[in-house]
Amino acid sequence: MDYIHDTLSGLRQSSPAQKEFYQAAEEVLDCLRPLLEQYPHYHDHAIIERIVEPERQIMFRVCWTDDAGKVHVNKGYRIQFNSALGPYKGGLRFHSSVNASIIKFLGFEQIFKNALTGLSIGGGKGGSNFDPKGKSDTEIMRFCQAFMSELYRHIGPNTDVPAGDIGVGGREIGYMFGQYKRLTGHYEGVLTGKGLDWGGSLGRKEATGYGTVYFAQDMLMARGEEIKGKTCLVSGAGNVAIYTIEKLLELGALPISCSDSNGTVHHPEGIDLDTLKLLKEVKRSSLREYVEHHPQATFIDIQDYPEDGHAVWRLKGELAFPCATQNEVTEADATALLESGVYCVSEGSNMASTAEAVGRLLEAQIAYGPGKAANAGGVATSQLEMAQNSSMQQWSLAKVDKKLRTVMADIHRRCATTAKEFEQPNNLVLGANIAGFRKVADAMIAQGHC
Ligand code: NDP
Ligand code: 2IT
Repeated sequence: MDYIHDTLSGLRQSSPAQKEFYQAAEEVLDCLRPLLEQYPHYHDHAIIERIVEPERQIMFRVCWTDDAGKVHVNKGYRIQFNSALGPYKGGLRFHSSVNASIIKFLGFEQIFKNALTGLSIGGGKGGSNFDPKGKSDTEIMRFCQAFMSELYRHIGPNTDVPAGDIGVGGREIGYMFGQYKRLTGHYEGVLTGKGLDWGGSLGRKEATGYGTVYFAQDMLMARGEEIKGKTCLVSGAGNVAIYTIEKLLELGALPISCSDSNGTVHHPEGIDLDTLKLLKEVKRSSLREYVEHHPQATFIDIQDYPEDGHAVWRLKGELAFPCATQNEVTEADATALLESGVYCVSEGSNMASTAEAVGRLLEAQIAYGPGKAANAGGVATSQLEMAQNSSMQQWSLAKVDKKLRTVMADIHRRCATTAKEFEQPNNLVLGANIAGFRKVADAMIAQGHC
């Protein structure tokens, strides 16, 4: 199908040097081939050409002052990619690596993820190349206020509702919410991931990690397996990793690792959740300190990682949960995982695996849940927060968690049924991309050419 190829080469020309975005677009468009062959009307409506083009991209200067009075300038981004299914929805990432390509790939993935939840939310994403590491609390506050001083005019509870992502958690959402309120005079559900006393939802903090484990449970159940007793490899040590580990422990599994930008902790007796929360949620310190609390654990410094990948995927386990960042599973990592006997990978991070790694995992026919399906519990619960805000209610944790469990089961069912329909029953990448795309594309056609 030449127009897929043509669309991809068109993107390389019109948006040069956006390698993460091409990677995400290529995977989705490749998966759509069997659908487009069967349903040529998508072509008549130029859906492929339209869906890869963001409705709007906002770039802005963020100027803030550090504690010593020095002025700093960062880049700010918000991409409003697709609103066919609802208001733009997606997180904000503050990390030194952020650039236009990363925000664009994240926004693109978000479109299909949000569609898979079955809830009415469109796709968006944003962030900044601001590096929160080593900044004081007041510096973080001033940066968040400066960032919101531009962003506020582009968002609103019925237009675009940002949330957290890497480097943005409850503290940053609080500072941004305060500034939005100051500028607009409106106390409303314009951000999700808010504090529980001021509009937040119970269960939102835990939702992405819990959802990623629920998705693994469903993949395993389809193969007559269960999570209990399994040795699990987890990467990352932030919001998603912590609550993945919490749910794994609750279900009787043994998570033996976590990692941050300094290195990897290997704790064969099982990661100690209290220590992890103390280091990351309270002290915001490095994982290096973990071994001071648990001398029987080992810390593998990032300097000692294999050249072609990451130490965490060279440990021995049965289930793997990448929860740090994009392309954190290389082809060599995927090969190592398969050789060590891992038979289920559920991605908490967005686009966790390189294209080559995805190829290896699919070829091996293991249970593989791509991020846009497996980590959708976070955004789904954000939508539940929006529903609570607009009806001025607060639901119990049990109610939110029950809804999250149902959403994750529905996503798994949608992906698996669609994969079967296109005669690749084990391919949840194909299932996720086609099922997500179809919903958005049909809405775009119904809403006319725009
Ligand atoms: P956090 O900032 O809470 O944690 C990120 C973790 O990953 C930290 O341990 C961080 O280490 C590590 N990390 C991030 N970038 C790198 C890097 N380039 N190299 C090495 N380590 C890195 O973010 P989240 O837990 O919220 O996000 C993790 C992943 O999950 C991301 O891919 C995000 O897009 C995805 N996600 C998040 C959702 C959410 O609701 N928060 C929802 C769905 C997906 P260090 O602190 O040392 O940098
Ligand atoms: O990647 C993601 O889905 C998120 N960072 C969460 C988005 C949201 O709006 O809750």
